[in-house]
Amino acid sequence: MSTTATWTVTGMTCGHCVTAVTEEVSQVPGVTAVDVDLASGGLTVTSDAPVDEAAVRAAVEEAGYEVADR
Ligand SMILES: [Cu+2]
Repeated sequence: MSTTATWTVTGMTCGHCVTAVTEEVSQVPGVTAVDVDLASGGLTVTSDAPVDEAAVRAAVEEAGYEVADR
């Protein structure tokens, strides 16, 4: 059974940013789908098991952006 978790990413300005975040977060272990909404900064991560938030944050930062505190 898959689970989803959402965060808000700051600093994205265009489709390239969306692609960069999607590619990095897709590499987090267990992640099966990533959806990024440029307008809202919404990041929705689907995974087989609850995903490691620290890994998601690290992936977003690796792409060059930040996860907003929630
Ligand atoms: Cu961009």
